[in-house]
Amino acid sequence: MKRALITGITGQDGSYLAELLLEKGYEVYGLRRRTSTPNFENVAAIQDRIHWLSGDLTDLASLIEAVRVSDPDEVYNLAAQSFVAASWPQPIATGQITGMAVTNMLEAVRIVKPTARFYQASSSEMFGKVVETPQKETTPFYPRSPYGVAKVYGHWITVNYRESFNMYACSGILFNHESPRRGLEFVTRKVTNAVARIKLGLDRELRMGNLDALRDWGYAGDYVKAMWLMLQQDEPDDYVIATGETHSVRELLEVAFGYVGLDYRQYVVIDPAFVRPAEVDLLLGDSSKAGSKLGWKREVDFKQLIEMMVNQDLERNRT
Ligand code: NAP
Ligand code: G4F
Repeated sequence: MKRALITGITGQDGSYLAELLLEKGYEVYGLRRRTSTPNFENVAAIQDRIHWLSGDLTDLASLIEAVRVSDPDEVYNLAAQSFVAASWPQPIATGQITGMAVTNMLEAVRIVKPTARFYQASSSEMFGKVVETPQKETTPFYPRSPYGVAKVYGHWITVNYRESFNMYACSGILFNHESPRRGLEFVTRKVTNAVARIKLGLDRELRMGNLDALRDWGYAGDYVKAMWLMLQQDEPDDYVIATGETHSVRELLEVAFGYVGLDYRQYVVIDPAFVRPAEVDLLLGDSSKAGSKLGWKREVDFKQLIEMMVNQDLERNRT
């Protein structure tokens, strides 16, 4: 039986990945930091099947212990301060958790179990002020937020450990991916939750930032399959994972409100508090390398994704 260690297991991707690996018969170890209130919502259904390890990505000792106890075949490093907007008010914490701590995780693996295969959760946010469209593995990075800068560090240190120590280390450059488990502050979930609440008469308006931003949005359940595929190849490599379609925040509003028969223009208020100091205007990924080498393709399209999220938010807000 294969063993996998997942950091960030309580987050959106960690929970889907844990389910996928359990289905495949893995023994799954989850690193979880102490929190003052429970954050098990995403993993509630599988929490008894996970081997829980206590640790923090910024604490190397806890990571060394986690690798020692789990003795993993595969390590998925998904933990991060992942909310871009929070990276301006918390640039140092973001740099430490999302950037520097990738080295902590790589060091723990290198010291304790250097043959373990390593996945780093890199991001299309690294492309930032894009220098070509669509963006692919060879597109130069131009990050636009402290989060993006930290992810560029995490990406290159992963490549560097592969080249320096011959480790099986991969960087997955994933474009935005969403689901009913997405945190409430990210734009898709913020919108689908507001749509549900307005439809049910619980709220009357939705305050938003830049409606012109364009994103390549996919479904998280599809994207964790790509993470697993990357660690099953003969050679480690880096891959872009994206849908190849881009939509504006405005289109997101149209689809989500339209699905329940409402016109978003009657409810949305532009609030400068949600406009970022520097914006990523356009993301559109080319995942043809993942298609040809991993055999990966997305199953859920934009409209299906948003409708799935609105449906679940309607259900949650009714109870
Ligand atoms: P998420 O829902 O925000 O989950 C982040 C996870 O990291 C949570 O489990 C969180 O734990 C954990 N974490 C944060 N700080 C930690 C620390 N110091 N020590 C240990 N654990 C810590 O993020 P996600 O959407 O699943 O994304 C997973 C990864 O992919 C992240 O690295 C993200 O930056 C990256 N990524 C995401 C996307 C996307 O569109 N979703 C795209 C590209 C890359 P708590 O529950 O305790 O907060
Ligand atoms: O949903 P968002 O907060 O995601 P963002 O910034 O693209 O980052 C996500 O995707 C990255 C991959 O590219 C990940 F690495 C990262 O961890 C995260 O998962 O915002 C999307 C867009 C932005 O352009 C933002 O300015 O929506 C725009 N937006 C407009 N109004 C808003 C709002 N975003 C949020 N969160 N809230 C608003 O009210």
